[in-house]
Amino acid sequence: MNVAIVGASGAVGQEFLRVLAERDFPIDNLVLFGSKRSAGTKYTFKGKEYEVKLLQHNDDFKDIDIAFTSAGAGTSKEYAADITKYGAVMIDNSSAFRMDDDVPLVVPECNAEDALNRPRGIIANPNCTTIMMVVVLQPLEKLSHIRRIHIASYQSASGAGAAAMAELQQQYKEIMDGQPVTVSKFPHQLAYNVIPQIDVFQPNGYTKEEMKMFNETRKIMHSDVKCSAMCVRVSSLRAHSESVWIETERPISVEEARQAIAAAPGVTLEDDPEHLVYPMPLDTAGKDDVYVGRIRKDLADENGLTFWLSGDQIRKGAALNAVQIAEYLVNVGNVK
Ligand code: A2P
Ligand code: 11C
Repeated sequence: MNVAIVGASGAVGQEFLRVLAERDFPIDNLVLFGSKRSAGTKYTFKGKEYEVKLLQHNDDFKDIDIAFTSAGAGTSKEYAADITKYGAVMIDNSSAFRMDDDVPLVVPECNAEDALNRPRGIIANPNCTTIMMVVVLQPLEKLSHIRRIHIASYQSASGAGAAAMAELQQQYKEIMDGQPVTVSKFPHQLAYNVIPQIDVFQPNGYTKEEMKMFNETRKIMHSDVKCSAMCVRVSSLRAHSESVWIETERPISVEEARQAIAAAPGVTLEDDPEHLVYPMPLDTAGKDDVYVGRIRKDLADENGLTFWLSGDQIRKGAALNAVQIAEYLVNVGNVK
């Protein structure tokens, strides 16, 4: 495969390099792209150096089979036509096309086959918080249809990109040094704080991030489920966590849920409260699976079940999910 990474210098771009190498994705040629800020920078992949090219409106994607894009929605929209013009599959990590009817929105554990129907050559990678939740919901949906979801997220700095992670670390240092605190990537100081806002507010009082969870969950799961989310930025550096309450058509027992989750692909059960075992971002950072614990009945709803999950937002929430989509296409022979 001839593979391109657009946004190679970013948090997700760098993770693409690691995930592709670790999984030994079949690559004949690799081309890295960025803006003029990173053009000319060299990154090593499997012992070889690659220089970042400036992303431009030209024919640079002519020989590319798969392009992983993670450079923001604006860049994806501006360059989608150039990227897909000669038949490359664009696996896009941004929110630019996710809800378009002619663009599949794919989490391989849930709806891999949707990736085969892509009239525009674009496959959208969902929002990280949504990906991690649906991977866990999928085995529960098989037990009984999920009617309602309430979810509160605990999202790390990494969700806002590499510069935001650096800003959180800088804030702690500035506080220790008695310096004024730099606030530019988050709406408020994040160090020693939690911020009940991720992305911008919508007319209904929810944020864009919260509405992504409502809309994307329905599209990925092919479901009429209603998802009410409260998305919060916390001061963990990497790996998002979520408290999830679901209401199913028939009650699911804790034991049934445990068995289904333990057997599901991409999910690890880590649920032993007696021994203080439950997933935490410090442990799930850098791992592939989504980890689930604290499974119990919802005291406020007879048909309700509640649990906690944590997973690396840059891996399963972004780069890994996109690479798994590409692996699926390669395995079924569905690349140009
Ligand atoms: P660059 O560093 O060259 O600006 P993060 O999500 O970690 O903030 O990373 C964003 C990524 O998107 C970076 O790799 C950045 O590259 C890339 N990017 C942003 N704008 C553009 C653009 N106009 N063209 C190409 N890459 C872009
Ligand atoms: C965050 N979930 O944690 C966001 C980042 O739609 O891909 C990813 C936004 C998206 O800030």
